[in-house]
Amino acid sequence: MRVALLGDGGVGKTTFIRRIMGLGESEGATTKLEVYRLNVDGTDVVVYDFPGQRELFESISKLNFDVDVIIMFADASDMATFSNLTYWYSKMIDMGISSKPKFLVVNKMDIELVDPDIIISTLPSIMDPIAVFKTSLINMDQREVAGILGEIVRMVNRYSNLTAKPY
Ligand SMILES: Nc1nc2c(ncn2[C@@H]2O[C@H](COP(=O)(O)OP(=O)(O)O)[C@@H](O)[C@H]2O)c(=O)[nH]1
Ligand SMILES: [Mg+2]
Repeated sequence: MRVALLGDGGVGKTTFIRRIMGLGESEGATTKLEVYRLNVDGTDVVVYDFPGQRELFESISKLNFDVDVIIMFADASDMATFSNLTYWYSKMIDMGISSKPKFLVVNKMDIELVDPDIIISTLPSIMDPIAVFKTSLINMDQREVAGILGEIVRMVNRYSNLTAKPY
């Protein structure tokens, strides 16, 4: 299962995957596509950690690769990271992956300034995530963060078992 992490720079994408992998804090912004491989309850998972900076993302998104599930990220302390999800959705369309199952992680709940539920309700319904996870990744341990990815993998496995294959 190939998983893409998408969202603005600084929302916590790299923290999410590095915490799961038991790696230390990331050193600064992600400047290139970083790929992590792990096994989640028997499912081989490849996680693509994309740069959040648009110029860097644009060149990488022209590469031809497919993903099975998208985890969108927003920062509860920064309203713009929610409205920019429509930019990330437009990139999913460009990459041909906009119809894949989508999840939303609303991170930095420890410094929450905005009520995430109200903002989420204003997003275009076409972007509706299957589930929303409210997190404070810096205050969560490896097991807790891995539990979120585990839930996502289980939900997607169940979903793909229910969906007819296109041939
Ligand atoms: N306050 C707070 N800071 C966080 C949280 N999660 C990550 N950060 C910090 O936000 C910064 C950006 O995180 P990073 O994972 O690099 O974001 P990315 O650009 O989306 O990959 C880092 O300094 C993290 O330590 C959180 O839950 N709360
Ligand atoms: Mg990063």
